[in-house]
Formats: sequence, C-alpha cells, structure tokens
Amino acid sequence: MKTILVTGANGEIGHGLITRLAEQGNVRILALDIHELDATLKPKVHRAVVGDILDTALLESLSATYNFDTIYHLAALLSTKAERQPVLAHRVNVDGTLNLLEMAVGQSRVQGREIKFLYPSSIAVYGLPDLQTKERAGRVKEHEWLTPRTMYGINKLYCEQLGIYYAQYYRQLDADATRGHIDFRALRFPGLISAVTVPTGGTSDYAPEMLHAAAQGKPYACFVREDTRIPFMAMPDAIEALLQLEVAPRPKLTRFVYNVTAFNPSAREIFELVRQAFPKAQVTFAPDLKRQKIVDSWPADIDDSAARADWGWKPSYDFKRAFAEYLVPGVLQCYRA
Ligand code: AKB
Repeated sequence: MKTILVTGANGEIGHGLITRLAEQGNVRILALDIHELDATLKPKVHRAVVGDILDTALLESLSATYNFDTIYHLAALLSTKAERQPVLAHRVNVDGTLNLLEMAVGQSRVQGREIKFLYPSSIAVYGLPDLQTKERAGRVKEHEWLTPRTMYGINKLYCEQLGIYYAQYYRQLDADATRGHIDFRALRFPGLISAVTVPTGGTSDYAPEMLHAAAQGKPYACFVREDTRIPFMAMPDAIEALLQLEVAPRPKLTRFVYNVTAFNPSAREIFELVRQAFPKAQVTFAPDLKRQKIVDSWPADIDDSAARADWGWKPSYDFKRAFAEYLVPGVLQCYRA
C-alpha cells in the first residue's frame, strides 16, 4: 500500500486526483488543505488535515507520523489571485513549495529511499512580449520564452528549478548519506476545464466559467477577446498525465519538466461549442484589458512532443470530444435540479 500526500487537496486538480487515486485502490491518501475537505472526498481519503503548507510544525508532525511514497504538491495561488496578492502568492507558492521539498528530503533520509515529488507547473512560466511574437512563436517548447510576466508564472518557474535543485544538487557539498533523494517530476499544464468544479483565481478561467454559467442558465461576460487563444485540457486528461508521469520509469525521462496539452481553441470557438450544447447561452465579450494582457503573454500552443516520446503522453480528449463526451454531460449532471 502506497502512502500519498496531496496538498491543495480541495482544489480542482485535488478533486480529480483523489477520486482517481481512490479508484485505483491500494493507496493511503493524506489530504492537506487550508480549507475543510469536501464531504464527497472525505470517504476517499485516509485522513483529511486542515492546515497550511506554511506551518512547518504541522508538516513536521505529518512527516513524523507517515512514511510518504509520493507527494503531489498541488497547493498554489493561481495567476489572477497571485497578481492581487503578490506577497502572499510568493509565500504560498514558493515558501510553501520549499517547505514541502524540505519535508520530502527529510522523509527520504529517514526512509532511506527516494521520494517522488509531483509538481503541477503551468503555461504561465512562458511570457511572450506581444501578440505578433505570440503568433510567430507557434508551439512553444519547454526551453523557449521563459520570461514570465506574472507573480504566479515566476513562482512556478522558480519552483521547477528548486525541484530540479533538490533532485540533483541538494547539499552537493555534504557527505552523500545526509543528502536525501527526491525524484522530482513536473508538468506544465495548460488551462484546465473540469465538468464538476469551477476554478478560482486563474486567468484561463474564462473557458470553464463560460461553460458552467451556460449550464446554469446564467449570463456570462467573457473577460478576454474572442480571438484569444491559449492551450487547454479536460481535467480527466490532466489527472491521467499526473498519474502516468508518476509511474514512468525514471531512466525513460529525459527531463524534469514536461509540457502537456490537448487543444487550443480561441475564446470564440469555445463559445461556439458552449452555444451548440446550450443554445440559450448568454455570453458577451467584455475584455478586461489587464487580464487580457496576461493571457496574451501565454503561448497560443505548446509543444508536448517530449512527454509523448518519453512516457507515452497522449490526451484522450480533443476539443470536440472533450465537450461532447465529458464536459457537456458532466455539467448537465452537475446542475440537474
Ligand atoms: C491560471 O489561469 O492561473 C491557471 C494556469 C494557466 O496555470 N489556470
């Protein structure tokens, strides 16, 4: 039986991940979140802990009680929220990640083996200077355009590096026995769209917000232009990507950080599929110029060929299938009276 720590357990990825891990069985899930865990998730976990990843005493006590095999460190403030509270974002996104890496390395020393550390990064690590460059850049590779323009993007890019440092160079001057070993693996996710949860605090949120508003018969003012294009993925594929990366044999991995993506519609194209499913959808486009700038700095598409080649990544849902077979049936079920 594997023991798995999930931070940010109550968030969108946490919901999907805990559900899938519990279905797989043979796992003991420890769910950590600043908020009380959703009642629907509680039966799926061994223990739900309400607490802060900045509380090192709490992390020490969890570490003293459990031997973790894998840590899924999902807790973060997303891009819009982080822009509104940059200092808090830096604390949670960077200091919080450092605390978890320290905990993992401590666990590795005590257990005498490697601890897997799964980290969701983001397309927010990229920063394109203007729309012409964005158009020219096409499918951005992992090493390109690493000039983020948001606190969140900067936090994510730095924490990728921090994870690589802990995996490769941590305390490189020490005797080997004191070092501890972390098997750090990160995914750069595009915008994620779930049928069962609505994100909070992100800037790619217009896609899920539009869909969930239409399903509830509520009007929606989309905060980006109709021609805005960034990559997206349906939530089940994001969860599969995390699970597949976790079990991929290390020798096959040529990198620590991988792009993954599924489709990259414009906001207008998203609206068209929403309207097909919900003909009465009341969507207007009312760009918020400041949030628009953030999305414009993210690539129109990313190149995930390394993930495909190294560990067989392939999304199950393309744009049409995501709507027809997952999102639309899912939201209908969600809001059925
Ligand atoms: C956000 O909008 O901040 C996130 C992301 C793209 O990582 N969804």
